[in-house]
Amino acid sequence: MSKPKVLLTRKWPASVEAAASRLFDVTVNPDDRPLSRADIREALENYDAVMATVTDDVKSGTFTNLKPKAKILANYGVGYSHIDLEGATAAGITVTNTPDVLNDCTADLAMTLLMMAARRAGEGEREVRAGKWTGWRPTHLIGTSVTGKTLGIIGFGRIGQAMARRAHFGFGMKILVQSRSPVAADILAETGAVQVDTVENLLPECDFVSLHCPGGDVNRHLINAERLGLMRSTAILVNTARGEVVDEAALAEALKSGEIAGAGLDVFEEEPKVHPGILECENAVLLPHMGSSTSETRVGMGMRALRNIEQFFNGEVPGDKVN
Ligand code: 8YV
Repeated sequence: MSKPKVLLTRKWPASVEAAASRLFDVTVNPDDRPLSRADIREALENYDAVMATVTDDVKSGTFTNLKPKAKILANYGVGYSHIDLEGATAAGITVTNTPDVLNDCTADLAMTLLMMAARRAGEGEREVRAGKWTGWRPTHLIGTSVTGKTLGIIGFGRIGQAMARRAHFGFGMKILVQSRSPVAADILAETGAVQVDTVENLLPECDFVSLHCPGGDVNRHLINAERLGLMRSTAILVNTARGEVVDEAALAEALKSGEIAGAGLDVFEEEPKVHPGILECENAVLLPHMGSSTSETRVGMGMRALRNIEQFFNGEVPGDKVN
């Protein structure tokens, strides 16, 4: 029997590409560039499985009048707000993601951003590289302490919980949580976290706020001008979730006016574009969507995505089916 034809829309870690090639008839996007909507449609009509990433345009309209050969779209990544789930379901396509394997890695990067913003590490690095460092002085690049402060976590899934452990056990931080549904008492108890009802109740109480909720329309501009206004002027916002969760124009204003003290961002509304106002803010630490970028995690994600399509082609329901 011939092997299923599988398209990897981007270049994957070599060991995972090799594993994929042993199991399937694999094609890798030779240019390693994001696929357009038309490319994705063509792929879905010509391959048995398409392995997508966050850079592929699989949004609303992708599945309209499509005659898919592919009955599975396996996303390489946990977040899938770039995929029109309803459209895929209506077209009879199973969608999977890669949870769990990137929890620690993404929480590590959220903590990195929190620390960098608190200690003004981006500014310091830029100063040294620009040859502008004039030497030590008591008032140079003064940041804010992290230890013992209060961290608000919006979205308390697996990554949010991993962030809470780092902050609580590593830095003695108090944890406040806002989540759509009630969090189990034992999960809160692990880090002494307290759940509050609303974002409005959380924001004024926090020295740091880290976003770990899903993206998509449901959370678009969850952090807007009004809510930035509820944050402390000394507070720092961290986003490793999805760009659309934060209104970037409003954030740029808040960073410039001193409404909040700083931000650490790994994700942006229109990646790879960054709002020009944000780029002007020295008090923003900006990373190019690196939450899961360790060799261990990127291999783990690839193997998890492969497991999903293996299960699918074996006639099983893939472990990470999301629709
Ligand atoms: C991925 C991510 O690298 O998994 C996610 O949701 O944001 C990143 O860690 C990216 O989505 C790859 O598709």
